[in-house]
Amino acid sequence: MSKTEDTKLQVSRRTVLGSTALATAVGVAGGFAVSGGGVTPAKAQAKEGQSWVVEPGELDEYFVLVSGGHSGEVRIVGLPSMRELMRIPVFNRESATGWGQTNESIKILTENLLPETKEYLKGKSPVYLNGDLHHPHMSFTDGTYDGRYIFVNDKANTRVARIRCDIMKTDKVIQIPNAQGIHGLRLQKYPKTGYVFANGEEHVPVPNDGRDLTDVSKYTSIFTAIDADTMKISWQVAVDGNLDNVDADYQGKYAFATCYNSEGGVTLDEMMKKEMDWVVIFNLKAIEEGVAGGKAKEINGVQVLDGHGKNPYVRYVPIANNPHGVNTAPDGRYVMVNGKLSPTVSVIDVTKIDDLFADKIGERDIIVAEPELGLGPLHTAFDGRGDCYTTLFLDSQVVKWNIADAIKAFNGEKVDPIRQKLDVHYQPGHNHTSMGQTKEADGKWLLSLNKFSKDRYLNVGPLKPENDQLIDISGDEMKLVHDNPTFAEPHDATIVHHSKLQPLQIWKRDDPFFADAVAQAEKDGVKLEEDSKVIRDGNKVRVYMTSVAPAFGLTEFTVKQGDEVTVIVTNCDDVEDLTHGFCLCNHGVSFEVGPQATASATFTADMPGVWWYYCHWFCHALHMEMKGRMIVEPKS
Ligand code: CUK
Ligand code: CUA
Ligand code: CA
Repeated sequence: MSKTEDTKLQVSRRTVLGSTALATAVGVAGGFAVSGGGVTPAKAQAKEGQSWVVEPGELDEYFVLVSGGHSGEVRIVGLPSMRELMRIPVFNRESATGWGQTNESIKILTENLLPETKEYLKGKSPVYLNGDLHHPHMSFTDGTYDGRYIFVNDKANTRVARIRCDIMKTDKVIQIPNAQGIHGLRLQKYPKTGYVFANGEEHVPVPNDGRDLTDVSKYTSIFTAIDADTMKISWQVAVDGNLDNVDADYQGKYAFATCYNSEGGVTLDEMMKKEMDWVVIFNLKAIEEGVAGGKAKEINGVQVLDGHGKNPYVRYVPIANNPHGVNTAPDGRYVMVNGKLSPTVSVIDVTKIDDLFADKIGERDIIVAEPELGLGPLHTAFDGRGDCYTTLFLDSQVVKWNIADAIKAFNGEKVDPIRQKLDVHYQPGHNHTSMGQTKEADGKWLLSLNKFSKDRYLNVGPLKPENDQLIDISGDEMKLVHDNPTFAEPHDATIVHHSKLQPLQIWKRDDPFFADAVAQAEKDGVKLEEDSKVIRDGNKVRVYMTSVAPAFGLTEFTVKQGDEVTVIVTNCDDVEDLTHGFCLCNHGVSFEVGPQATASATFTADMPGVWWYYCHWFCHALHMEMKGRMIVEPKS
């Protein structure tokens, strides 16, 4: 493509996307020189190379754990086919599975909420109905995925959750005190996870109890470390500025968080005032020693260290200008800080950080390269061969560049680190390589998670899907091979080789997930796997029933108007993929019961009459007949 054609293409892309917000951002970034570098147009459609096609009956090579953004869930996608395989509800209320309605899920969603939240939710809903899940990450052992857990953040309601990988269900949700808006979330990679690091993006008064409402100088942002095994908070550090994204090294010594609001501003203008913001480096050993040595202050039940200004726990390394993503390379040596409003990525050499904390070198001495890549660098991925792939939000491109050459160029040598630029459609946020966030990066696939799909699909109305694009990076050139639409909103993804993850086919009867129901049944003298019976306990009624395709253990039960009814269903089928459901007409009650699982929900039977319940997970040729009646006798 000629230079003119390329310019035309860029102009048309930007014209179509000329929203106010983007125009503002382009305006701000416009002051920077646009990097040159060999631009490869999208001509490179894969004709040879790897195939993304997975034939019927064949399996994908990778799991992709995709964030559902403000849908509040995690999705599992197969790669390279990009077929959506499953959704895991986390922070959302989900109709098919009853997540947020079953007693089992309500317990998980509420037991670790802050006291003020429990008070706030009273009389509204048993659980929050929304979440904003950006960052799903699988637990590590020795620098690679170990298939134990997936950890996720909720920016909307300041929570962190954990998904058990054996059953692929959320098993812990905690709300973080003192912080607000948990955004960046990453895990300790070595020797294992270890800590879950969670960034409080918003700065607020701490404690946030009505003091210092308008005295912005007293607001603070909070970095939290959570124990991955117990899901209890280990410690927090109060810092200057704010905290956006985070990553950790491969030695278990440091964590790195970007700050775009070193200004401490509360408006857009204020947050963009300075030329330089920073990356905050957390020294885990110094922090642990500080906490053990009594240097922390207890606030809302958590040990909080003061990391403001000069202190032993953190260093503030100046970075231009409102940086966003931070990504550790699989070589364990380099950490990339993506400039966003600056066209650069700043490369930190991890081997220099001990000296930084010993005050032997200055903050900027740990930066060993700062290539200019293009407009709006947000996130960087790696192929394990020394090349990086950085998303350029404003340019709608992925740029491939070489670390060693970027370091040479920084040292004054005349080399261009840029290998290729590839158009993506459109405005990419995160991108991810296969196993690229571990030391086992295999350099086969790159996934570009684009914020706008615009003209790539049939028009479905003013609300458009996002667009995920699969790129073959196994050869010298990046080749775009596949588009797939996604609903709000994959910020982030973790690409896990299938060998790392082997969930169960059917539940184990001693699973702690439904231990409460098992304990209650024991008290009631009910054998969950055999008995179907109604136990009355004052105005509380517990209805136990088995389910074996195509019948519930009870085809009717009778309660009195006003009774608090708990229905406990046990799926006695031990066949792979044989899920039953319980759905009660006109009562808004609906939940999944997986093979060999027990699930329960509680509601008030306040409408006299006959109410059918039925199995709503298709299980048998006689699935339609799998039903019964709840008979509610009117109050006399
Ligand atoms: S953030 Cu969304 S594009 Cu929440 Cu990881 Cu960068
Ligand atoms: Cu049981 Cu459908
Ligand atoms: Ca700023």
